[in-house]
Amino acid sequence: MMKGIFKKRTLKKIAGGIAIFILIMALSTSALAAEIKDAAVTYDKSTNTVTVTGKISTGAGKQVTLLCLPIDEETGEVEGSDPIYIDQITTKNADGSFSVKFKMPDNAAGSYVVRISGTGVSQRVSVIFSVDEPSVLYGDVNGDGEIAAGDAILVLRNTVGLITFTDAQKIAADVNGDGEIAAGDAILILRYTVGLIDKFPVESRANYGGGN
Ligand SMILES: [Ca+2]
Ligand SMILES: [Ca+2]
Repeated sequence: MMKGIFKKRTLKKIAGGIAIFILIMALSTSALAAEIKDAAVTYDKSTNTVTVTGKISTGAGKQVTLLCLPIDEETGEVEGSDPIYIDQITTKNADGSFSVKFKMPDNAAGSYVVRISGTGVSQRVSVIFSVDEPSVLYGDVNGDGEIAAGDAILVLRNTVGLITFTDAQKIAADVNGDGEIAAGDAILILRYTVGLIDKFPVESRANYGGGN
């Protein structure tokens, strides 16, 4: 077939050699170039889980790398360099499809980017997704929907190292909003339970921020 074409075009032997060489180059380049296609990210609020799906055009047995990073809401730039999730998987399906699940931190809120790359991929794909602010009832450290003395006791137990808090509990416990969980937070919770205050400083702080 090939021979026939060359004959028809009456290419000289040497010219034919160059043409074949170029053809081989083109074939090997296209074999190497891989693309990430149909990339999608879904976030499940109830399980706080992210699922990343997509395809690598080169099929099965290829490495796909995933990196999830927070984005600064104001600048739109990637915030810091600590990834929330980083992984490398090998595609198993002939169509190169993959699906990766990972859990977000308990206090996840805002915008995030998932960067996807892989073997021979020259152009990585970025997918941005957002997570709503977790609904926190400040002072309700045990998460039963009530602010009670028991919550203050949990704070005290935490401050002396008897118990550790989840990320969500840390947010609920820091009622003065100073970034620390201390006896002062427990006292505020107690003051709230006896009606001495009807709001925590952390809530007022949020209001000031909004009103500027
Ligand atoms: Ca409670
Ligand atoms: Ca505090």
